[in-house]
Amino acid sequence: MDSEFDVKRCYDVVIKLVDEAGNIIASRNDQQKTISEKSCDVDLLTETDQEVETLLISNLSKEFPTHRFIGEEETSEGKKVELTDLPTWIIDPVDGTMNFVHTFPHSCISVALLVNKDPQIGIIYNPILNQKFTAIKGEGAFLNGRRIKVSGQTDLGKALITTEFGTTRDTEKLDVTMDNLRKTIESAHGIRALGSAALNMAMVALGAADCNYEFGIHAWDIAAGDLIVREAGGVTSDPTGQPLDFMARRVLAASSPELANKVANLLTQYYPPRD
Ligand code: LIP
Repeated sequence: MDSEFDVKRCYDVVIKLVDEAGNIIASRNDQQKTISEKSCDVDLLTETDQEVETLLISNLSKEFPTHRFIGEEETSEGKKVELTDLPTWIIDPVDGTMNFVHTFPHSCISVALLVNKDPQIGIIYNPILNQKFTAIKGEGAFLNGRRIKVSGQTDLGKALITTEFGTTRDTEKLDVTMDNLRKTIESAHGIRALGSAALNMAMVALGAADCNYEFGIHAWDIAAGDLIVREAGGVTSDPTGQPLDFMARRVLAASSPELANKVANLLTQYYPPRD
């Protein structure tokens, strides 16, 4: 990595912007929102999603003019998703937009910084419940400054698993989703769906859940969670157990390699179109 790359400076700049964005989200959580639909009637966008993404990208690009950006809302407006080796910020301004629309208090900002396609910084911040998950590569994972670690659970029969139903309702995806829900509930302690991929992954890092899987997510949903889970001692991969591919729109995060393997062997696979 370029010796000029200063991860601490990047972190200090972005954490201040995330706090500012968190204040915007928290102040509006119980207000009426201006809502528009993206790919379908359950894939929503609010003016806050757009405002937060613009705040983050405009200020980060001023500080770091050579850096690149992948933002959920820029992408939904047609910007091509292009992950190169250059320092790249991957941003979901409001992960859990459906929750935000309903004032269901599980929405977060998810921001990651990748260099050579390798996460260096991960931040997942739910400003409504004041849960700030952070990680810098090689320095551990934290919740509100307190070190966190995965549960280490290896037994599928004792695992609490997080997943989601997604924002598509096409038949093939729904069939796989319901098939996997049934197989998971028959095998594990239970299932939880917070409505945010990033927060579902953060629960694994916290040791509050033992495994997360989802098909249909995007890089901005999982890039921060990938680093935070691994810095908390967990593992991340493709749901087959192969290496995680941020563009494949599939994720598995677990408290141990043993549990990851058991869940990967359990799942019916689904392959959304790549980003
Ligand atoms: C959401 C993800 C969630 C997924 C939803 C939606 P958004 O992100 O966090 O895991 O199931 O379909 O994509 O749209 O709220 O930023």
